[in-house]
Amino acid sequence: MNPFQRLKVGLSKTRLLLGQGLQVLRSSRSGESEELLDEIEELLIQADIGGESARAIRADLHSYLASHPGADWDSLMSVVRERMVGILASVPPVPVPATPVIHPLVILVVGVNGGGKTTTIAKLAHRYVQSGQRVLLGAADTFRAAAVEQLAAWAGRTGADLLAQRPGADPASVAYDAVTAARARGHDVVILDTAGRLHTKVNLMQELIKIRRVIGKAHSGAPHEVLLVVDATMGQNAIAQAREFHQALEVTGIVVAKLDGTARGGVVLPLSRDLGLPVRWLGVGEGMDDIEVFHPEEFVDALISPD
Ligand SMILES: Nc1nc2c(ncn2[C@@H]2O[C@H](COP(=O)(O)OP(=O)(O)O)[C@@H](O)[C@H]2O)c(=O)[nH]1
Ligand SMILES: [Mg+2]
Repeated sequence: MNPFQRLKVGLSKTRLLLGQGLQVLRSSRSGESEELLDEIEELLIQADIGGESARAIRADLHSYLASHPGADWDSLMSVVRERMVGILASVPPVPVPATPVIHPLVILVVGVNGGGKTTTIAKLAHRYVQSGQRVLLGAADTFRAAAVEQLAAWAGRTGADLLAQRPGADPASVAYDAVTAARARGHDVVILDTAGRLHTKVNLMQELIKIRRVIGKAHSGAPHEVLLVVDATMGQNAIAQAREFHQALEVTGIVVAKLDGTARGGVVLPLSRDLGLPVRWLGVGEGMDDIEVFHPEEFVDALISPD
């Protein structure tokens, strides 16, 4: 399978709702265009693309139909596609270089508990290792022993190195050590795992801010990326959470995980638009190959294509 096909498979649930839903509307299309537009808007809202974007698409279709009274279905779908791509492309994309230009490139990964951080780190590590980079994973989620073990297992499977301390260690000190070790040992990429919920009274955001500050001392300019992993199955809640992380940590990019598990994959649009942040990666499964680079056109095509 090529990346686009894998993306389509990963987005199957949303595609079934949107792509096939739109096909059904096509075959039942009556003379009542207002009704048709209502139904398209409703479908888009069901897929979580957000009320504002759904209304904008409806308005585009409305004016298109006014100037092209006999418009065929394919041209209506082009109108939908164009607006969706426009929304996603309104946030300047950041190209993902095959080879890091900064050595070591330091990526801090944040997000709520269970959202998919550690799995995403494994997927990124796998990619970098496959392209010949030396990767070090830093186990700064020190609050649960299982979290360190999970990252260690992924390090073994992907061929990345691991820096961990005992469970309960200070996360900022693990992060500092990881970056320092990577510089000393010549790693190309450092990816830092973090906790999404703390069992102590320490405030999560304060802890993450501290990690961020401390790794800047270990390597100037670090972290070069702050990736926020968002669970697509959380729907609109994910947006509020993302905003909180972004306010505290100046997130540089979003990873939308678990898109394979939801029919509400449209949430990628409001996430990117409302936060003004580029989506970098899409998680479409639990395996280490189940990640795709985000491209607005490809994503939209995979989302609304009927087959
Ligand atoms: N279906 C699916 N499951 C995922 C994906 N990413 C993570 N998961 C699962 O979600 C659960 C939590 O993931 P984990 O990486 O441990 O989350 P963390 O607490 O943020 O580190 C695990 O069972 C993962 O296998 C994905 O893209 N698709
Ligand atoms: Mg984790």
